[in-house]
Amino acid sequence: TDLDTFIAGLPKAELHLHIEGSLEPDLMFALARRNGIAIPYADVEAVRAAYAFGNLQDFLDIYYAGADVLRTRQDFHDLAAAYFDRAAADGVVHAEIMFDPQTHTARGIPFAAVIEGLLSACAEAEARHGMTSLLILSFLRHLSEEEAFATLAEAEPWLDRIAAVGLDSSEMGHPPEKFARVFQAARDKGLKLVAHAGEEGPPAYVYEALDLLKVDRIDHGNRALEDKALVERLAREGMTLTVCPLSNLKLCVIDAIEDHPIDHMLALGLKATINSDDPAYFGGYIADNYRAVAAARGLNRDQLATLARNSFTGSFLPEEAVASNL
Ligand code: ES4
Ligand code: ZN
Repeated sequence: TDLDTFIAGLPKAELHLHIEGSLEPDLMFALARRNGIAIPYADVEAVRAAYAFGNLQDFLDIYYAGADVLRTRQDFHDLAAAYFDRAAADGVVHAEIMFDPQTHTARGIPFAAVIEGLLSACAEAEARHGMTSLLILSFLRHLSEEEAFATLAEAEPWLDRIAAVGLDSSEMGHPPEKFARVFQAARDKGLKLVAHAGEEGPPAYVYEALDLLKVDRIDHGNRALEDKALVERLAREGMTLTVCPLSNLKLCVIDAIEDHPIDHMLALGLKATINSDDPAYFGGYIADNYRAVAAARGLNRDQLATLARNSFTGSFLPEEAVASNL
């Protein structure tokens, strides 16, 4: 349709993307073969069939298992290169990519292999597609504060090539407060800060991300809608929310895409953006996410352009680069 063409042609920034979540089944098989690893799936169809999740933890168990095929610097390069090629086709001109070093260092993969592979793919994406990108080192919140500090220390040689730290994995039972000190340390090093909050967790976790972690963006934030004062504060402060519609559907944060609150968020004055989260697991890349909510919620071109504009003004690009993308 006309609107699909409009969406494809809209320049976009992707602000919420877990690179490990862009591991497509065919690349998973190719890397398993290349690395001599057995995987518990007969074929691509069996992998897809396993991607039926009742909640965030169901997904995370399968997502961490899938990441086991990622072993070498070349694997991380190939993973990110495939994402950049696919995102470029969707009109992404800038991507802020989260990676989970602890998922890999816990298996004995050197931090250097992970980040050097990702960085070489970032450079290649700029050359091949003119796409800018930056990296967000995300701490796993089901692990300890001490392990997060150790990860930040391991990242030290690359801190000039890491834009921000984030917080992901199992939200319930792991409130932002647990990471207040490591976020303070990251802030002292000049890093930007983001955290998943209000995906499954209550509005209190969103308050903690704001007040204790002092985040620059909230990843998801859906459950902030349950608290009117919180909504008013997020709107007043112009806090960017990185919303992920197909993720919300697949992880049962919403019952149906027709129930997605994206247009309510905009109407409430919230600075919402649309992102793909873990596109290989949730059934679509960024343009699929835009199209899904556009169709289900009847979004018009103005609303879609606002969402895309928010993705640049909510990015960590320098001001001049934001301006040149608007
Ligand atoms: C994630 Cl959707 C989501 N939530 C929390 N942690 C994650 N890691 C990868 N995707
Ligand atoms: Zn996420």
